[in-house]
Amino acid sequence: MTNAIQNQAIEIVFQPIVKGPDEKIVAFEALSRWLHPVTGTIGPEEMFDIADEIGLGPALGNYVLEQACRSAKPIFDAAPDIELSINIRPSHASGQNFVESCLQAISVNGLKSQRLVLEFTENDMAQNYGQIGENLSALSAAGIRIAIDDFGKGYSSYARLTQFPFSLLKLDSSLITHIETDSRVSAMVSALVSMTRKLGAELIVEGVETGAQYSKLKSAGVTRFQGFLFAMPMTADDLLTWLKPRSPASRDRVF
Ligand code: G
Ligand code: MN
Repeated sequence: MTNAIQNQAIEIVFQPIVKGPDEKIVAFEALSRWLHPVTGTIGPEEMFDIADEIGLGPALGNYVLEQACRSAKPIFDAAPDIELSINIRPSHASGQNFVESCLQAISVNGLKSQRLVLEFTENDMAQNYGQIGENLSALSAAGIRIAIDDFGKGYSSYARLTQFPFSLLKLDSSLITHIETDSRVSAMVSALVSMTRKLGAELIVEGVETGAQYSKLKSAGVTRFQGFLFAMPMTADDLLTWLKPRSPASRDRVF
């Protein structure tokens, strides 16, 4: 794992998040993966599980945080209002140095704290909240925002939602897979949009793959979307090209 970090075998790609009604790119999520020389590509969940097992979770987390902020610098230069979202694991967020590492990663790259979003899965938040809560309060006070990731996938706790400061709620794709055929899904999404708004946050739906899903989600009041329909994860250079003004006809959208 240390070798992987040193040999730059950890790749970070970025997936755009768009906002309706004109699908403007408002944010991008950093997604990491391990290009393992023997077993091939290892996704972030398994990669961080391995790192946690050998006590390298915080080191890997810091590496991803620093690299994502560094790669994002030219993107922020081109689009200053865009937001960068980074997935964070509890082993990293509970560390004594976590707040300082975040503030440093943004300051050395000249990023604004208001442009950084830290994503935590609801399962992760359900365990282990003590030290993380204090760190998140300090980061929120500094202007950094928190997103709850994969909401609706596990044992979604509504009580948990009131216990920490989040600005974005990311609805897992598992709920919306049947939105085209099951009207109850639209009803639930519409209620979640309203609930999230009343809590002072915004709902993002992730994993949007079809034009039909998109259209149902828009009707249910969803404003932010992420998924293959809009854009695949891509390198920072490709994202920069993507951000250049595009005429409607030249947009490589699927529908
Ligand atoms: O767990 P988290 O939500 O942070 O990770 C997002 C993951 O979902 C990434 O691995 C990304 O490649 C994947 N992803 C993004 N958009 C889509 C999509 O439209 N469909 C599917 N199946 N996966 C997606
Ligand atoms: Mn995420």
